[in-house]
Amino acid sequence: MSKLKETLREKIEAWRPRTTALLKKHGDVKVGDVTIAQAIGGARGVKCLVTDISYLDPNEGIRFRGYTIPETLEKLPKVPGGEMPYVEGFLYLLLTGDIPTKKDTEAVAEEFKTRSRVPQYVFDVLRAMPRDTHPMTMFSAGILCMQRDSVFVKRYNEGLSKMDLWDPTYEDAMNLLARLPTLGAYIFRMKYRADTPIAPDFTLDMGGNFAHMMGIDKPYDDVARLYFLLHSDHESGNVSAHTGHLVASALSDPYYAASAMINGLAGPLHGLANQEVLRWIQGVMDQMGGKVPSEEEMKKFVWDTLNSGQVIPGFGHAVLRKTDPRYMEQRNFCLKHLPDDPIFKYVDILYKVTPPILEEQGKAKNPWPNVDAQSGVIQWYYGLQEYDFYTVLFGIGRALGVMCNIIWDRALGYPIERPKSVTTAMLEEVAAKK
Ligand code: CMX
Repeated sequence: MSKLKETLREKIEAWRPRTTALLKKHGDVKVGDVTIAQAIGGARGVKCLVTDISYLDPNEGIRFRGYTIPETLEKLPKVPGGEMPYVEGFLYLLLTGDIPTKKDTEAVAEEFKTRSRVPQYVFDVLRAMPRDTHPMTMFSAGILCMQRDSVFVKRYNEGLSKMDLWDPTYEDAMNLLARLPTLGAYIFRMKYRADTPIAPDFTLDMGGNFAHMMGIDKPYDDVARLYFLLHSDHESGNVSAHTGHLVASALSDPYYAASAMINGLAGPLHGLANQEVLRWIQGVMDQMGGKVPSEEEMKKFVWDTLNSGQVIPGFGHAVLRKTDPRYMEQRNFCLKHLPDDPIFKYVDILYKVTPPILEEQGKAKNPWPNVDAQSGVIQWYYGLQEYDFYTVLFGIGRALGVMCNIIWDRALGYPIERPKSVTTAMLEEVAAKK
């Protein structure tokens, strides 16, 4: 058994009594109430999910296993010659809560290499799809068709104790995570680079191998590492994470859960917003004839979008009430590596003019930019200008968090999810009694 899996087993066994004690001794203690606005309004703020992988504070932003983004980047072992940590070491942190040593990290990287071969039938399925299919559809389909390889299904059918469900979940999750970069890069090269897939290089770490298979030179390997890390997890309530958790709660295996979570991520209010940001900026660029707009000119474009009843992509958030630290980390990267890039200039002007406009309009609860406002510009700069593909990158990253959550869901015996619905008449009755 790998060191990671052994460590995880110990963590799980130590953690289980906490969940059991909460349920047995304090199960009837109230966590909060639910208002009519929350029932109609997408359960915003209702505390009914549990995860220890990450926590999102409205003002501070995300902490992964208790660490802020700068702390995470600083503490994890770095890839030799690069600025960014190994994605594999980050996965170790998400799964166990421990900062791995360099040796632990390299062991996960080795484990990934043995699991990373994507079966030929997956490529055959992708090739049978019309070439103009959206890459997220291909990505989701590619994941789904690997479901036939599920270790979870095989072991479940053989008969498995509830306490051991996490074990084959781990096997599926690790196999899937190891394969996703190859799957994503294959879709990219097939669709956008004249059907010239590049074979994996197993001497490289996950981020390095992904950059290699994309055919993009350094420092794109570091861009990939940063991108996967930043997009990995955002606690449990966002659409992709929640979808993964929900589907897996029916004991559907990790392939079913991952494919479903990718479908949720593909929505323009969620992961597709990074594509929408670039599309929006390109629209402004066309109207400006490529010239960088003044702040006054940019304000007009923002108001025109709002007045036509559309959202400004990349701004606002359901939980955050400050600028997203994932935005700030990517902004720092841009200031260091591409300060003069014209699209970065657009993003920078938008950062200045949009929040006051959203405040003036008075609808959005959070006028500040989120992760998606900044991520496309970096990809564009390094030659990845097919913005339809950006959400696939988000998906590879998000799978890290979703898979860790699903493993722990099974380890702690979380049940099938089943919130209760009410009718409109029932809500009217409750309201009348107030
Ligand atoms: N532009 C214009 N209007 C916005 C807005 C924006 N960026 N953000 C919120 N609003 C509007 C909402 O559409 C809503 O309008 P209505 O009252 O007419 O329905 C109102 O402000 C209140 O919304 P909210 O409570 O502030 O935000 P929600 O929790 O409902 O939605 C989000 C959050 C992210 C979907 C929303 O801010 C949005 O649509 N943003 C643009 C899309 C985007 O960037 N999504 C990516 C989020 C990060 C991610 O998941 O990847």
